[in-house]
Amino acid sequence: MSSHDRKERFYITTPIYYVNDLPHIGHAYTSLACDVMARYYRIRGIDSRLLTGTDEHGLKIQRSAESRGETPQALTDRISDNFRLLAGEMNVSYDDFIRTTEERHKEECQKLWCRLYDRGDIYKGKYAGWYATSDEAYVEESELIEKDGKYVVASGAEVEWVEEESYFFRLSRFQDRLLDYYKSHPDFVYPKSRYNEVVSFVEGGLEDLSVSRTTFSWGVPVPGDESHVMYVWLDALVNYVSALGRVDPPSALHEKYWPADWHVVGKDILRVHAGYLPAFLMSADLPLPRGVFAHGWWTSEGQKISKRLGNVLDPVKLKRMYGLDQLRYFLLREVPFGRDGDFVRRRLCERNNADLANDYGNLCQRTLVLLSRYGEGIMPRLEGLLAGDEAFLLKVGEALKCSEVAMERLGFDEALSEIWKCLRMANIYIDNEEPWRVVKEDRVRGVLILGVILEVLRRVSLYVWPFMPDSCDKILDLLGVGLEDRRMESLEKPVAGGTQLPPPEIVFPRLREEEIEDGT
Ligand code: ME8
Repeated sequence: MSSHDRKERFYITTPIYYVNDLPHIGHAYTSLACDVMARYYRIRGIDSRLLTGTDEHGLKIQRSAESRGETPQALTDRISDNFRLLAGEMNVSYDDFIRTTEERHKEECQKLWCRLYDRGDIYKGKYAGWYATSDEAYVEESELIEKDGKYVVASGAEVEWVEEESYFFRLSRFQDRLLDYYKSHPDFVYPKSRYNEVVSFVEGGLEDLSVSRTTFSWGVPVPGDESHVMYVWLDALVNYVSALGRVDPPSALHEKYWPADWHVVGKDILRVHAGYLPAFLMSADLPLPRGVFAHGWWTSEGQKISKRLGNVLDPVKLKRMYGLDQLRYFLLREVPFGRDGDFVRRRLCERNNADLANDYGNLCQRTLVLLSRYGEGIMPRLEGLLAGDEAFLLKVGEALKCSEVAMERLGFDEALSEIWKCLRMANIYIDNEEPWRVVKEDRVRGVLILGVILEVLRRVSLYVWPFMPDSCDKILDLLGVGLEDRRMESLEKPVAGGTQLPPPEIVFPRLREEEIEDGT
């Protein structure tokens, strides 16, 4: 049994997003994936916690505020709110939203710093090097490119030569321990290709890490030496711990949820999460997360998403155009989680029409209309099933079990494809059984066929719920499933025979791409 199989509680985190930019589809994507996992465990009765938030310190923010004539606090308050609003708009069911400018974070950050310092893993030295401000990173001389008489790096960020007194974290000390840890925890980094990337990165050698700055003041002050503020990555990575409250003595939240089950991040920040974070935690003598998942990168209609190209995809506008659940479904179904993906609106419409409007919505609508026409909209008792019905239900159960295995590994597309197998089988079943014809000869049998399909739709909807909670709730309403039965514990409990169902309604309308107004 791998460590990911521990089920009594579940803690998942999104990266904390920088507040120097407006939220876009990439941020929404990571948060949605985490939301689906948190809901997946919640509906299974597992106490699950989802953390998100904003990363608010650093030179870039300080400068950006100065250039607008604002205080950094005012700027971060304003932009952080956009991320909170985005989570709400995307129906991301976060339990906590942490901001690195909050006292609760700064306090724990300083205590952790002291722990690392007391262990002898932080020392004072001098740093000199090229610094790419907008990337918040020191860069090697070999990475510099000359442009218009200035030096820049591949991302386009300008660099400057910085010399400063700095505290260093003895990252080099942790190289062997990290490698041993990866070896004994092959599930620590997902997907597998990323695991290999992390191992080679660490095998390549780790230098001590500069973890403080004196060139700006917008940061967490270093305890005992307030001319320094902490390096943004140390400050930021600590959020996953600090959000749970005190470490020593541990708060109730810390005891319950630490370590996290998954830190979900984009591939851009995998190394800091799978390399630096575990080293900091080892030094602080804290347990390591069960896993880090690095997902891929979205482009838009084949192009890199960038403000300069004017193709930044605003998730809220996309939601208004296509519908929230349509967007949630598309993002998690279209691309295997871990791979890069291209956001193509035509594909979103196609997926919506084929998977949601046809396979799922139309099956539901058709069956409910037939039941209201021939069975007065009353759910039949599932008695007197034929061998073929039983075999069909069994196959549905098997596919749904396969989807669970995929979900444990954040294999969203695979899980959905297993679930959709059930819907395809159900569509074949209704076509083969022809209940609209059977009811005319044998009403009881005809209505029973409809009952079997509705039962499959009920089960399927419980599995789809974490992905599209609002739409599935609507479907579960139409199927007569009480609120108390919208959980996996009730999976084997069909809707009672005799339940009067509400009038059918279309849940997933078809989308016609040419009719959708482009508001982005
Ligand atoms: O890196 N495709 O914050 P950030 C997919 N503050 N995901 C994308 C994306 C895209 N095109 N663009 C952004 C930071 N993301 C730090 C993190 S954590 C302790 C500190 C997502 O605002 C993806 O999850 O630059 C990526 O890792 C994250 O946004 C980067 O957000």
